[in-house]
Amino acid sequence: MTKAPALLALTLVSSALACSPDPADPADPADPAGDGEAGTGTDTNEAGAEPQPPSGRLVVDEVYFTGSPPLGGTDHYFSDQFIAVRNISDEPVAAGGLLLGDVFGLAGVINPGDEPNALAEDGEHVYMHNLWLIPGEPEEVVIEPGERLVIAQDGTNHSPLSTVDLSAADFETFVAESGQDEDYPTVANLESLHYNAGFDWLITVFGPSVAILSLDALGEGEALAYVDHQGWTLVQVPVAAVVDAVDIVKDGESGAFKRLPATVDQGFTFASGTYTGEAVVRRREDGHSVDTNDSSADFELTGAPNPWR
Ligand SMILES: [Ca+2]
Ligand SMILES: [Ca+2]
Repeated sequence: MTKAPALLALTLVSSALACSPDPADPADPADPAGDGEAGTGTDTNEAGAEPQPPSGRLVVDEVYFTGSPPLGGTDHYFSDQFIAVRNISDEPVAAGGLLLGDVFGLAGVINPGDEPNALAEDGEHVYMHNLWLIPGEPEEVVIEPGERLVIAQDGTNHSPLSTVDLSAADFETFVAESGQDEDYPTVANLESLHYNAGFDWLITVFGPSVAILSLDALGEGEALAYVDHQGWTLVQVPVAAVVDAVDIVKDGESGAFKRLPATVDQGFTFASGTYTGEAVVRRREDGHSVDTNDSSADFELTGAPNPWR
């Protein structure tokens, strides 16, 4: 069932922007320099080069989702999850207003009887389970050539529970309404546009599929829409809006559980298990990021997740 498709995008973005922090406010704790720069990996446009649109320039570069191996007296620790987006072009890219989220569906057979994701057969749309907005006008968040934008589940140093330090992340996902998520003051918050998760944005440790979206890339008559599916409300997104995406499933036998249509990602990637401290990271050849829209070829597994590589 589709509800108010034409109005959704505008409503979501305008309401989210209304509560955004001032991007150039010295009193904003996320921007102590008052220069509109949210953190490392982003910069204001002082060099004079015109920031470019994201399509064809930004890619998902690393997804650390598996959670940490037992460390520091705890196990099943996943608050150290992060997603890194890289500008693989030689021009600065305007990233304010971009959307990012996880695609609906199971990573594989988690419980007996789990079935593959039927929505992946729709080659014209992707179906987002949760959706976040990078706040600000496009030029207020600029990713310089070769640089990354790091998005943390929690923007803090996760030592001693994990080796991952996200205290210098560009953004974090803060779930105010849960009452159980911490708002780390030095890391700016993404704006929540559509939320189906729990006390924090846990992307499944079995393997999440992640997409970056730009509404500016939508064609004439194309818009986001809400759809109801298996008891969930999802955001249906035309594939034209997909800047980049990666399909991550449970294991090498779970290809039938792809969440993304082949029009977006022809393959899939995976880790060796949950709570392994593993991430998937985009391959580089001769110093260049590999992007063939086939995650089977474009990603490799690492046991050393690193927000700052
Ligand atoms: Ca959080
Ligand atoms: Ca924060």
